[in-house]
Amino acid sequence: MPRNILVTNALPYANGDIHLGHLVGYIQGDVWVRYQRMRGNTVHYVCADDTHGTPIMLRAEKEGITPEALIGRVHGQHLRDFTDFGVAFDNYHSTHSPENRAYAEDVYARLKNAGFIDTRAIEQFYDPVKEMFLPDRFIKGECPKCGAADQYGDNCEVCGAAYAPTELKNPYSAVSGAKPVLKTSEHYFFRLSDPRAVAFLREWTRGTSADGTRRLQAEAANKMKEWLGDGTTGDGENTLSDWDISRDAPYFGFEIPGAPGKYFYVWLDAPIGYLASFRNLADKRGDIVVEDFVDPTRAAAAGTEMVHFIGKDILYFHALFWPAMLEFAGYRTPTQLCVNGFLTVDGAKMSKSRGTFITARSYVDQGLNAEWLRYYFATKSNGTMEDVDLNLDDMIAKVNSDLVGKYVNIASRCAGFISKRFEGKLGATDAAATDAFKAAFESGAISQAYEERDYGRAMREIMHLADLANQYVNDNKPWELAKQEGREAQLHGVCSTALTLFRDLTRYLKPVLPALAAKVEAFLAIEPLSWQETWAALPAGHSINAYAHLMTRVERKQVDALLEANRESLAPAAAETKAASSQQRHAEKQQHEAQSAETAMAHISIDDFTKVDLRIARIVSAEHVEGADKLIRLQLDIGEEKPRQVFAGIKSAYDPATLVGRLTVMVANLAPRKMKFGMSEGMVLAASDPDGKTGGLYILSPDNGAAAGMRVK
Ligand code: B3M
Ligand code: ZN
Repeated sequence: MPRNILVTNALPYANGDIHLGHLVGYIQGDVWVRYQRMRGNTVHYVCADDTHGTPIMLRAEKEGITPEALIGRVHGQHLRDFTDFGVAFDNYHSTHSPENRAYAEDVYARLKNAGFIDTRAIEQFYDPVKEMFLPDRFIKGECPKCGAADQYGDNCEVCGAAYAPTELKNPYSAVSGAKPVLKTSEHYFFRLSDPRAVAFLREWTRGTSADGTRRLQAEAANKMKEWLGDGTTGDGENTLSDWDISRDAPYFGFEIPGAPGKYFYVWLDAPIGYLASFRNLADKRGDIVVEDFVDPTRAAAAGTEMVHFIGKDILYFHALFWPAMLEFAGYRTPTQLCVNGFLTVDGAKMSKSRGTFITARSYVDQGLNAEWLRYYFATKSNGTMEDVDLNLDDMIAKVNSDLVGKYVNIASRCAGFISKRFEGKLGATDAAATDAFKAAFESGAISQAYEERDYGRAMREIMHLADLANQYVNDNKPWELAKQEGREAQLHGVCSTALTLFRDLTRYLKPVLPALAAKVEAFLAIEPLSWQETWAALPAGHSINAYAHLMTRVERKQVDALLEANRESLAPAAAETKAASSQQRHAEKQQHEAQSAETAMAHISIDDFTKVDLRIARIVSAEHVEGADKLIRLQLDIGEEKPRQVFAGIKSAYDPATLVGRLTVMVANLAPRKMKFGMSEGMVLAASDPDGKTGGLYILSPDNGAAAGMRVK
């Protein structure tokens, strides 16, 4: 029976860029989803931006835009980042959505009916100038333990002490600088102190789901024991504190029904966003029955699963609050939590001054291949909560030796003979050489490793098979057979056999390297590879396509350029630790840039405008540029003797083949510029959304009748 699984990844906060630290968990989730689908299981893979709370409200204010505009822009950026790393959600929604409001209100109403909601007055720091209550991270002062200045309200980054904001000496508001005052207000609480909650969570966190999989990894279950006690000394020796789920206005979020001026705390509606995204997907698709996934009785009957991929920093929310909320509101609880560790780079915490705080965007923009990173992360993932280290030299070595040196090398050494000598048709396969591969497929060892999310083990097994395949090619030396008279049949057999082995390796790598696998499927002219077929060699007589280059090597200088692009030279004291202030600076910088762009837009004279020589250009040829992820090389006819060469950053939006023959508009008098890939002798114009929300790019076309070389003015 195929499985029916709703898979989610943690919802990134809509207040910052996706970086490589995020990608560890997203890539792990995406690989698992792809693997499950190759097994024939049905998976709905959803995510969303987490959009509510004070930081977003304040940042939008600083940028002079509405929170809605801010989260709209970030949504586009995040989705583009995930897409570029092959993380292919079925739906990427937002917690600021009608679906999420409806679910949040429903969960809240049901908890209230079940007696799990309480109110009580609490005293908190309040900014009298800004007229708002201050979250701990927005209160600063001197550390009560060591006296260090400018420490946050929850802990000291100098001595590591943890404390309450009221313990800070000389506290001040990070928003206005004012001295905060204590003020009382009424808050809403989720009553986790109810004995039913601890009893339920003890049982839930220890349990297994219907298929016998543990809900939590061993380390996560142990953490839960620390938090919950084990109940062996009688009931009630461990209780949880009630959870404060409301915030006072001004707040960006959902107002609590029947409680004017009170909003759901961002963490209340964030995980509910999983359900909202799923509901939104179902509404768009029409063939998904949401109730089979969210109603406990129907979910049990249908055997559906709900699996969350999260980072270890948010285990507390997902293993305590979230299942308790669902259970006592009468929803189904998660089947499994897959918790990943943090990312370190070259053995240390990611650092802006070292350039190891690497954004997803910069990685793509620097022209590095996303599948290099996917492969490296796979080799380092073992299904536990251990931290993952991105050792840059090791990544270069592994990609170059495993993927380029071992895997791609098999095809690149054999494919040419098939096309040149055998008209692209395969010959008979040598059964003795494929036996080990057939056995590996039938043993299911690699698929078991994927199922357990021990991708490192899967990659080791695959590379062991790649070694066997290379051994076979080395032993049979097709390049020598090719030179010998009368060895045609043998040459044909060796190359065909090697390509069957290569096909198998591709199947195994496909969850990790989907783009590469798609190229191979096209090259071998085969159906999409899956785990469902019975093993068979590629048949004799099968026609393949000409071999096209599959993957380049990583060069150290590319990695160095990436670090350079991410290096922020900050004053030493401000550097590593003050994420919030660097975010502030970032926002200020953006605001500044927006302003100077506006000034630049002010007015120009007609003379200024006529300086720009705009011409109608006919695209004579368009091709990919080896080693450049964004560029297309265009040859443009503007009625001159020779076409102009222009590199246009439009690869994300256009297939070169569709451009040839089109008319467009180019700037013809731009000073020629020497680029890494050659001279660029002009520029084509393209439209894009200023907020980058859609990520789309649109080149211009003139009306009928325009011809190459005409001036545009
Ligand atoms: N947005 C993670 C964070 O901001 C948080 C995850 C929500 S998952 C429901 O640190
Ligand atoms: Zn301190």
